[in-house]
Amino acid sequence: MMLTHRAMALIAFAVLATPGPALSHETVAGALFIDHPIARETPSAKTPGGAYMTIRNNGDKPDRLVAARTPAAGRVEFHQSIIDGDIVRMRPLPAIDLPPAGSVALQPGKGMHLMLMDLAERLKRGDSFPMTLTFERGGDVEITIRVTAITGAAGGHHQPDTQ
Ligand SMILES: [Cu+2]
Repeated sequence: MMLTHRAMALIAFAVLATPGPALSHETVAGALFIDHPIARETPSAKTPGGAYMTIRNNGDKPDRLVAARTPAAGRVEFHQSIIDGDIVRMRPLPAIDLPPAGSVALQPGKGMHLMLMDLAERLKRGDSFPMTLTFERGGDVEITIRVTAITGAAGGHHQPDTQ
């Protein structure tokens, strides 16, 4: 496989930018680098789960995350959080765009995230589950999501905290 100098520089950067070993877990698939995929612990199976990660596109062409599936949930939606006064609203997105040589952070409480609907069972801290991400250009990528307790101002997942 031939790599351009630019691609090698980007890969070197991605490795250097990886956070410390304790929490770090990531998947590299072709031009795509999926870093630290986590999901929020849920109080029950009836609460939708939120999943978060950083997706880096090291390629020189745009890509898009067009679908996600997991045995842990009946379906996975892409959501955009919008702050509307004191309320965080969520708007479904058809896909998540990944610019060339760029990254997109799916984060609790702001911006975009994955929403796990119809959970098979409650998401418990310490558990992990597989997910298949389908990219328009990169194809299917298998990742492992860790369930963690995410606290703080990250609320707003269909059951917004009253402030
Ligand atoms: Cu959501």
